[in-house]
Amino acid sequence: MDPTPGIHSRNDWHVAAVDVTGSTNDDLLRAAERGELVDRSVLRTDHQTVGRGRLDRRWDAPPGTNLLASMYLAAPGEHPGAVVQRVGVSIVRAVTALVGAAGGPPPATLGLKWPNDVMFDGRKMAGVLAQRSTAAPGIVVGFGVNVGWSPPEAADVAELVNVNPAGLLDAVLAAFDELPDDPAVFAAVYRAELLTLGQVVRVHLPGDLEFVGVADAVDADGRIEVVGADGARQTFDVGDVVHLRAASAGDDRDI
Ligand code: BT5
Repeated sequence: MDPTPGIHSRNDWHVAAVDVTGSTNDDLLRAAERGELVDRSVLRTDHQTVGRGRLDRRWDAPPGTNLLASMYLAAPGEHPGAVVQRVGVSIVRAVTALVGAAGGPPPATLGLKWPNDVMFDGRKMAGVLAQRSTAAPGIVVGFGVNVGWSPPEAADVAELVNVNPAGLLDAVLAAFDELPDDPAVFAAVYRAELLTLGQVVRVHLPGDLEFVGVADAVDADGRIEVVGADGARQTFDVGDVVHLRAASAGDDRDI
């Protein structure tokens, strides 16, 4: 089987579902370490007791409401970060396709906030968490999409279209397989979905540091380039971004 992401038919995903687990990312990482996973294994659950965000944060969802799943790719290639971008774009594309199938227009305010949050109307609709184990090859990419429930100030798919978590997973996997394989072509697709470019952003870094500037570019490794008020260009590969405003806007209120 060719392990390059994006070139398989949708049918070679190996999808399993369980009612409850700790974290689908943990489950796939442990299974990978035991050598039990084939490429393109997917695990979905109705409920996570210790759903994880990045940096040891939590991912919340009441039982049975949202899409909580992880995929394992045995050979993510030279740029594992691109796989994470592919999952983020796939979620945007899947929701857009479902809205279209229901007769609605493409949601103009649906897109990505760097690096991989799916946003709708300025609120977070989905998060992506990639993890690797030093004891196993491959990468695990988990994704939580708010479908029927979202925390205060977040967004959910039900605001746009009715779908259940299993149906949305099918749409996400189909969208993943429809993305272009060519890295340069995909990079353009990713940038087109990235709401962050051209925005004034505040980048929060580990250790209480932050940097404010205009998000100007994303490089081949997925790092974001931000230009500060003094013209200095800084490149970040980790960090949380807050969109402050469009760079061309005349006022400076946070939104
Ligand atoms: C993420 O982290 O956005 C990655 C979330 C990945 C979750 C999936 S679910 C399946 C798989 N198995 C796992 O254990 N995890 C993955 P981060 O950017 O760190 O965002 C976490 C922060 O988002 C939290 O600190 C909350 O503030 C907020 N948050 C928690 N639950 C949320 C939700 N359902 N919707 C929106 N925001 C949420």
